[in-house]
Amino acid sequence: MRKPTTTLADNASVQSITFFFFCCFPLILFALVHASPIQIPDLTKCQVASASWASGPPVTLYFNCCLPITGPIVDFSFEKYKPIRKHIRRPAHTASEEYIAKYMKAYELMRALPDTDPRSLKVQANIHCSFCNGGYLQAGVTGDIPLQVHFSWFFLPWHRWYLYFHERILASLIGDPGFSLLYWEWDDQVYGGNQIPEMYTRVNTSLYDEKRRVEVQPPTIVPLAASTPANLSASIVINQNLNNMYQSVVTASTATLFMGGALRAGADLSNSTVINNP
Ligand SMILES: [Cu+2]
Repeated sequence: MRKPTTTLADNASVQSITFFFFCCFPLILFALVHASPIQIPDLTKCQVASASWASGPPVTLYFNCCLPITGPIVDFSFEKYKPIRKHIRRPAHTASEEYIAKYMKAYELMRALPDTDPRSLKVQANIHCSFCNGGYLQAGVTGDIPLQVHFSWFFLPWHRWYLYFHERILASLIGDPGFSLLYWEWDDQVYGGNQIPEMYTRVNTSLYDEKRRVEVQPPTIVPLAASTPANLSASIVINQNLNNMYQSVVTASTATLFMGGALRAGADLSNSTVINNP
């Protein structure tokens, strides 16, 4: 067998890589870690958003979910948007019929608003679409880098803000300042929280959507991880769900592991268990 020979060019490559590793790489890492804070996007510039799905045949869908700009953009302040009152948010599967009727009425009124109304369900959905699927680009950076509100610490505060106003709109539509959103208590794997809440399965109501996946309709136990194979027995799905929650909450031992890393100007995605693995 012929003995490999080392050439002058090989030596130069090794030296270059060594130089890069010890000199440039730490500088690049430093620059990434200490890059400028993320900027707010220019809301007057919106592009077609897109979404891809890894499971099934590769497909990319394009959405025009640009938001209507109906007036001057007002910065959020706790002074201007004081909490109306203390809210008690309950698991959806424990809601009373009386509360479900109120909930349906609130969404009925929201759905009845014209699509041009910033409070409409259409615009509420488009807010999520445009900030999740690349409708807006990061301001003040080189290149077309979308502002992505998932996969970083931005995930939790952004969605908190989103639901805060969603709840206020519903409350104002039915004239009930105490109206509170219900939540899906999927971490309850024992007393009925592990199914899609029944109130969302009632056909011809404002909470029903025929596009929801039929294979996870009640009484099927909803697998929390997308990687869970179909057709497993209920007890195995429950076991896997409990395992997934343990991995996400208990083994994510730092705030960064749980919530994701900082989102800096020019950066795209980082990772966290709260987003990838409920
Ligand atoms: Cu989201």
